[in-house]
Amino acid sequence: MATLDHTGTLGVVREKVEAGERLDLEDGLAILESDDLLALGELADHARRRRGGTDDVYFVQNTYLNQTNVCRVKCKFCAFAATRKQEHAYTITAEELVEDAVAHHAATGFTEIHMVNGENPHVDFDFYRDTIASLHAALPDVHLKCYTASEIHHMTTLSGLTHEQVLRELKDAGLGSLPGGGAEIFADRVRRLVAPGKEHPDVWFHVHDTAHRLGIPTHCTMLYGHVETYEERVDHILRLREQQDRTGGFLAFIPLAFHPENTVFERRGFRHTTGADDLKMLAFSRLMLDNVPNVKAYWIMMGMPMAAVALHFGANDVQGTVMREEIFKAAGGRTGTEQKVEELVRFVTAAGRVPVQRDTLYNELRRWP
Ligand code: V47
Repeated sequence: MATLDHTGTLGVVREKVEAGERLDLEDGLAILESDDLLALGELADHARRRRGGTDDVYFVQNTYLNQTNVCRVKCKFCAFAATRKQEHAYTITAEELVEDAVAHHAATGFTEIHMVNGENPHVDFDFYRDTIASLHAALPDVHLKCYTASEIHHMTTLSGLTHEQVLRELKDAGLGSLPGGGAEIFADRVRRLVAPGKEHPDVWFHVHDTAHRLGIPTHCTMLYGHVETYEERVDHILRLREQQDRTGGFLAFIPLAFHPENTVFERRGFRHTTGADDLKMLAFSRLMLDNVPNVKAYWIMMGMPMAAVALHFGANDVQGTVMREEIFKAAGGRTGTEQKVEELVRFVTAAGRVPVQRDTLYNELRRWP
């Protein structure tokens, strides 16, 4: 009988999707509690198409930079951060960063720089502003998607400026958009357990709200697969949906699967999320977030073969070439850190979809027949 009940519950979700009705907390729980993966995938893909989605699957030719891993916050899920005294701690000057980025750009032609860092307490706001200004001067056509909301907030504590002032200054220097990190899980209980030193979720929302109102688009994320409950995942996604209703500035949602290696969670026996959970999270995100246009299957966290399957579970974006990813690698990521354009095209095509190279703002640059 369990199967019948279960079909019935997903049936309610299907009826709502067909009617274009918003899904609620109960629906979110029904999705996460379902083990009928294929039904979830079909439903998510259906919802995506019903809201105007096509066979197009996006990727961006980008590179990742991490200017410093020195961090004042000791998030328990993070294997990337270091204190200044640790041997592997580093902080790169704007000059060195730009020199390297320019050489790398000449070799690859990326259109986006994605940069996130530790919250380094030993630098000042000029360090950040000068970095953006120098990158922008050297590579004016490259979109700078830099600094999570946590880093923006950190800059306000370094400088005494407000979120708005920091964002205005960075925008004037050449910042294009913000990545979605720092969100983790918004529920207080989880945040206290995994990131006690991190700013309150209201701060994360205030930064994104301010950015959207200043015309700076952003991304949003959820770090799942650690101590959070299904209720807390639904709560997280509903809060993002409410924010998007208010400002509409989220370009994409990226569910980030927790990688436990080299963190305290590894010693406590935590394991990497399963493929089933990853696919379910993508379907869940697409179904619940009816107002965020793009959902990314982040190949760095799940590998390209699984990311290609995820295109049938509500995802319509595979992020990009990436090159030099550090955060997931530090926590046991095994997927490699670079994907060639030809490989992205091959996987997307084999999944029966149309590869479209985009810029950061989802303008089409090239498509493959
Ligand atoms: O906030 C850190 C996550 C985020 C681990 O906007 C981890 O397109 C899993 O902002 N296991 C920073 N996740 C990275 C980030 C990001 C990443 C990809 C795409 C985008 C985007 C933004 O990385 C952190 C945290 O949620 N993270 N450690 C870990 N061990």
